[in-house]
Amino acid sequence: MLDLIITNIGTLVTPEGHGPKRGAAQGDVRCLTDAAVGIKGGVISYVGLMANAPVAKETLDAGGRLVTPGLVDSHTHLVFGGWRHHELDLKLKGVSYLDILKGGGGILSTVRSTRAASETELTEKALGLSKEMLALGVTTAEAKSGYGLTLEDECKQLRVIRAVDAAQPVDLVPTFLGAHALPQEYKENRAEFVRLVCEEMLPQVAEENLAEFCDIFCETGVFTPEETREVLSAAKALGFKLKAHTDEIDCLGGAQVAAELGAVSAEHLIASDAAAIAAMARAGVIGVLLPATSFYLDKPYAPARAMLEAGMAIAVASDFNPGSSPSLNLQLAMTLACLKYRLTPEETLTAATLNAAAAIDRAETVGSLEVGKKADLVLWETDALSYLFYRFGSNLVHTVVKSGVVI
Ligand code: IZC
Ligand code: ZN
Repeated sequence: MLDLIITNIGTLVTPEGHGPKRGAAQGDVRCLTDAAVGIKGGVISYVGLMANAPVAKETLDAGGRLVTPGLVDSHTHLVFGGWRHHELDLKLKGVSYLDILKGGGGILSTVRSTRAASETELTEKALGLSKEMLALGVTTAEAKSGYGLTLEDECKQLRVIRAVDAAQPVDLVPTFLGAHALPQEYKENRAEFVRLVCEEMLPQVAEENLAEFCDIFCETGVFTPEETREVLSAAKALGFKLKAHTDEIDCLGGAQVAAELGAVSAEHLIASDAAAIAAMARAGVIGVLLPATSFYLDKPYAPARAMLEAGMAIAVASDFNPGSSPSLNLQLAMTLACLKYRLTPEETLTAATLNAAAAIDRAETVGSLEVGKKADLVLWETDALSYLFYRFGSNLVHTVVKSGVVI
């Protein structure tokens, strides 16, 4: 007998499959009315009409609500010390994100706070944040290091990610982002810092199995496409899967490097040109787009429709971090994706579920409501998908079910 049956689902909407939905297929979703979902051992064992639903030990009446897969936030900087609200004033005076960084603030300000914080303090803080995430409908998330920038402090952040993953329901996928910014102590010696990342940090992170992915911030004034090739090649040789923050502010060629090295995803892509898009489409790189960052930095929105037309798969994530996207509300990012990228509600749902799962190599187990996948789902305060992108600003979650447990 099943453990749980969720009945009386007014509308069930889910993408289907075990890999990303690319191009025109991104909007293909399964839509059922009067549906039910059956769960056994934390895994989905039935998705279909309520009329044919098997019996279970327990029943959850969805009250005619909309049910979707649990949201997947495929790009977050979840673990950090301090905040950066003191930079709001500079921002309002027109000082740019990169100029704040150049002045020793921005990422480097968070690096100072993160180095000063203990592992316990960082864990407590990230636990609180993951609780907020779960309440907003996120059941799986990626989490990056990148605020330590020393071997010891990067490992400290990654151990915090591991501890938070184990201590609460949201599943976390760890990414090493040691090349997030050039620390001030290496200002005059960038080659030495890149060597440190490649020859000391990456091997240690691999040895301790602290991260699955390696990422880098390829941007004007941060790391060059050549340095990106160097770091990601070293990571690839050690067995890491690859990501790259690129084309956030300037289109430098980082997307082509990601494509050349077979990266799973490239992130931001606000400034990507046609050549960058063509290279990513050819190589099957998933575009992880971060519209809340465009909003907060008052930047243009990534050319999402051009990416879909080129045949790319798009994911949408929060980019939660203390500088350029201090919100972990993925629902808000989804609304922005719909309104600003002009993604349809169906394309947007896939972007924050199945394609997001694929961007963190979890499409085999989460991202859709199908037999055999983890029973991660959300009951929403509506019976219609489009309502999620219309009533923006509120948390529209009614109930979250994580691994078959009603939260
Ligand atoms: O702390 O500013 N873009 N890295 C690249 C970030 C934003 C995080 C930050
Ligand atoms: Zn980021």
